[in-house]
Amino acid sequence: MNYRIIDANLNRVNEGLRCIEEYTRFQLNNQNLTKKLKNIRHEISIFFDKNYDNLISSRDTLNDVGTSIENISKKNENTNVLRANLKRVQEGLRVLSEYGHLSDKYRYEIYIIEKEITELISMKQQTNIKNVLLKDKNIYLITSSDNFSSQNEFLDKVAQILNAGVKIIQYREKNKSASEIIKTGQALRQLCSMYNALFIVNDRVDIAKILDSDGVHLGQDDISISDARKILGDDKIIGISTHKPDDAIIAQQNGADYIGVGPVFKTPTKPNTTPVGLEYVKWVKENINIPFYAIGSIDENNVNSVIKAGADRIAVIRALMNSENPEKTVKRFIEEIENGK
Ligand code: TZP
Ligand code: MG
Repeated sequence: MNYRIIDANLNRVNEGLRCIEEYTRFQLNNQNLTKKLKNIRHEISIFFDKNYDNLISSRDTLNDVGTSIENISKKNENTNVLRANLKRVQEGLRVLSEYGHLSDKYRYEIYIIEKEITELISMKQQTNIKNVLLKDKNIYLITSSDNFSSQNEFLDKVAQILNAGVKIIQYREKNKSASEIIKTGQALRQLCSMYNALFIVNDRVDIAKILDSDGVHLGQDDISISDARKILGDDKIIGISTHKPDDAIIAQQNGADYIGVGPVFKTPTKPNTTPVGLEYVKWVKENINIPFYAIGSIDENNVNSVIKAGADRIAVIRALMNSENPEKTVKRFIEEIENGK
């Protein structure tokens, strides 16, 4: 056995694994991957432990013709450091298997870990993009056409609300045919584009796809977040209604971009549901990292209590759809949210 080859590559692998571990630990906060990497490092050390004395005595770093040509590239970004170290570990493991009879299983494990890390990075990037998209979109209008005698009257009210500064709307329609929903949806989509507002479709992933909306809002009994992602893709916003801590935890784990939290107060819009109260808002604020919208009978009079409980985003139907003066209502909501910061 050429101990110099083994020594150099064992060091290369150990150091590389350490660099990858630091990334999964501090950049990705991923305990599972960090543990796996640590185990690999330990198992390899144990495998070569019997040769430890020979390895050290063979070491002759000063006369190693390779040290001067070792690539010290400009690894500015952390992900570049990560990639370089994944490569170096894979190469080192190959050498250790060829010259030192180390099992190939470690190299294969690293290939799998590399894929997992890459997927996690991409998920994090998507989350960041969504957070930017949702930033400052604190007042969420959910539409209802219930009290409007014509489509034009309805669209006119939504336009007033957008004009007042609302930057995210959800098209919610429970009583119309698919073709009617699509027709009105197209008009709303256009309105939202004019006002540079996000356009989200309630419940119907198929219609979200057809209208090329910015996203979909799901209920607990609708199709799952991952199925919706299969249809809409990673770059669309997916929100989900939650009513208790478990719903919120699962939504976050499943990659929801935001959650609805409610109904906070009893609401005639959902007459058969029990209000979750301000306690749940408080719990979400303290335990959940993704953006959340408090919902359920929120109006100008009670919004303060919701904000005090920890919400900095609200979603409303009646408070805006039935408002005589949406500009005034939106202004009041904005003031309350700003004061709560
Ligand atoms: N989900 C929970 S409460 C609610 C929905 C859709 C209705 C909210 O309507 P309003 O008029 O703001 O009480
Ligand atoms: Mg629903």
